[in-house]
Amino acid sequence: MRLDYLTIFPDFFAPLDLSLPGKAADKGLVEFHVHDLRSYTHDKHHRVDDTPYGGGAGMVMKPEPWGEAFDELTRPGSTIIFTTPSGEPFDQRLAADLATREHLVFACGRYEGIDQRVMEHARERAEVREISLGDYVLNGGEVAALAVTEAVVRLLPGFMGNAQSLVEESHADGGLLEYPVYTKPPEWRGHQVPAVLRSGDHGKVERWRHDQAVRRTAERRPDLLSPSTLDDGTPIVRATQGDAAELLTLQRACWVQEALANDSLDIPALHESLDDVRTWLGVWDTWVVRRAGRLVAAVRGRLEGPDQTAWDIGRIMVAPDLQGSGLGRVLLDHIQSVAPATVTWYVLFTGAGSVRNQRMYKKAGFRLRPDLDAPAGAVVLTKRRA
Ligand code: J9N
Repeated sequence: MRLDYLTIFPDFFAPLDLSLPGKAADKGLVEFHVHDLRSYTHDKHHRVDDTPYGGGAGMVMKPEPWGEAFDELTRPGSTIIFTTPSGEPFDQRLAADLATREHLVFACGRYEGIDQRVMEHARERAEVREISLGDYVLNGGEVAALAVTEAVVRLLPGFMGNAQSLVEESHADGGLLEYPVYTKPPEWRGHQVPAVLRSGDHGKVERWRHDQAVRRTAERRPDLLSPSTLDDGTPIVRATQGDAAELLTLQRACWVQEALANDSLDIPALHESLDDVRTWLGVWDTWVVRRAGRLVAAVRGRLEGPDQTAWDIGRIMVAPDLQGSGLGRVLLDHIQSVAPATVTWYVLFTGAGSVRNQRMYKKAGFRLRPDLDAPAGAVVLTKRRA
């Protein structure tokens, strides 16, 4: 991959010789070329800016030097990147996309912006992306271009020694923030390493880490959780009263199966009417998934217990053709993540004979609670909120 930088501050790019990008260059994976935009001017003062048409404060970058630079630097297959606060938000998905390109040209603006015709012209000769690092204002695009560079270059095949550590990192997978990590010593300045990490129980460690990641995400980045989505981007959305009839249909399909698995017709959900569904929709926090317009899955939760610290989870329903796809587990994770902050434990009921459901719940960290009351033919499972 070749990367070119157009800037009036070439010194900003000294870090490219260091650390990660520097190593990639040493390996021959990338080539960096930094260009002073002023070298594409012809006047004595190497002017790159001028006053804005229409008036107003500040200066605008004039088009001619950019045009000459693009003439020299772009070729078929180039992608020109303008780093600007009004661009599309930069994220891991965009980094992965850019990592597939042969040639990136970073156009780093300064002042109050670049003459709009530069972007129009660039679009006529190359793929153009206008990219923002985030909703804050820098003095120029250089730092943003460096950040984009580092995120892209580390994804190039052959760059990282350890491919697995890439997969596991923040935003690379699952859309959750990272769980907290610890190393020796086990106690440091009065702070302990959580006992579960020293237990040697890998299943327990995995569940603890997943819970920590979900909690952290809920606290710091609720936007990543709600609206929540499946792996393919299908959203999990709150149910409305308009969903009642389809929920009833899905519920009947699922509860006939439950009835057969538990050899019992004595399951309340099996006998509910449309009005019953409308009623519980009013009191439960219910979420649904639609595929091609069809309601294919649902889950509900509500506060329980004398002190309202329990989150009662129920009606995890998946259409027959999608069972076994992992959708039930996604909904189970989702309904936990939307529980109010006051919740300290989760509770759910399932049929004593629903072996597959029970296995999924146990994998998600729930434990059978024979000490607690359950309706005939059902079992209770609970889990403490991490
Ligand atoms: N995300 C982002 C980009 C920028 C600038 S200011 C001038 C050029 C690019 N600020 N914030």
